[in-house]
Amino acid sequence: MSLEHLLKDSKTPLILGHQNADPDAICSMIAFARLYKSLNPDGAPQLAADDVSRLSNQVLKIFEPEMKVSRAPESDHDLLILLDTNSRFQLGNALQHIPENPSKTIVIDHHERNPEIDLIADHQILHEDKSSTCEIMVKVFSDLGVPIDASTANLLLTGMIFDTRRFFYTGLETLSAAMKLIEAGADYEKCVRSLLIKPDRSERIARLKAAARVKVHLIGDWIVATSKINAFEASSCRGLIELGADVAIVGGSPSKDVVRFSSRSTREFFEKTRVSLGSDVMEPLGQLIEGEGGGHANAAGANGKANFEKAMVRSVELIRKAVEEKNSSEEGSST
Ligand SMILES: [Mn+2]
Repeated sequence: MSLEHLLKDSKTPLILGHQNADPDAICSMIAFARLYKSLNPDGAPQLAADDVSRLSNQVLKIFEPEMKVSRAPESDHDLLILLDTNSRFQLGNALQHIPENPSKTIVIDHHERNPEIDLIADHQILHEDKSSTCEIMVKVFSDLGVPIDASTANLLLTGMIFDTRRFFYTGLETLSAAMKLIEAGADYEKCVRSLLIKPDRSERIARLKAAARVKVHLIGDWIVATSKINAFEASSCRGLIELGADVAIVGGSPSKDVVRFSSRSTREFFEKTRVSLGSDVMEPLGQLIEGEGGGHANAAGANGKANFEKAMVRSVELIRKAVEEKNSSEEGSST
């Protein structure tokens, strides 16, 4: 059965996006509901997602203040549409049991193909090469001959801007789709602005305090910034990196038996030094604070209960030692 027939046959379609729905998911869901309504004006589509991201809520407030996205379906459905989602897992706990009839399930997605999707949906519109599900939706509208109105164009362009990181990742097809949307009435600047989000006030205060208390350590050409704050340690690290640090380590001890460390480094720092904040810094630091530490090369943390001040000092020593060891071993191996 064609997509058009499936939609015309359905009275109560249920449109789902992935857990913590991002702007690509939310915007493609609403656009799909519009597409459905234009083919079936009497139908009653329902939208649901296991939580909606804070940024998506802002986008909704700006473009679709009346739109209702529930956390769970409120009534039965006769057709299921999954957007920006390629597995049950992505639907989240609250919704993953819902897909049960593949012949009445449509999936539209751009993620890497998940074989599980064959068991869930007989009707698949999957394009791994597309920037976003919203970009796929531009094609679905045109394939069905349904014009895109200005408010839908705003949504689809917003989803595309989000998933391409403002067209950092793009190509001819993506840009052509974006132009189509602007021609259809999308306001590019308004879409970009809808995605700018200010952190909560308390988070901004924490970042500013961390910046005010910063200590700067120079290790070779690298700038390592350390600071102390008892909340939003990770966000404070990102703030110090934005200010210019190559490595940021922020520790906090909000109560007597709680010691926490967070760290971030630039990609350049890791690529040139091969120092991993996870294994070289936070793992040993975790032991010192009588807890555990680890993470990735560029982002890592540790949680424990003791030796806060000692660990603050040790963190810089660990980086210095790792930079020196890895540099000298590299020189050794290249000669
Ligand atoms: Mn997406």
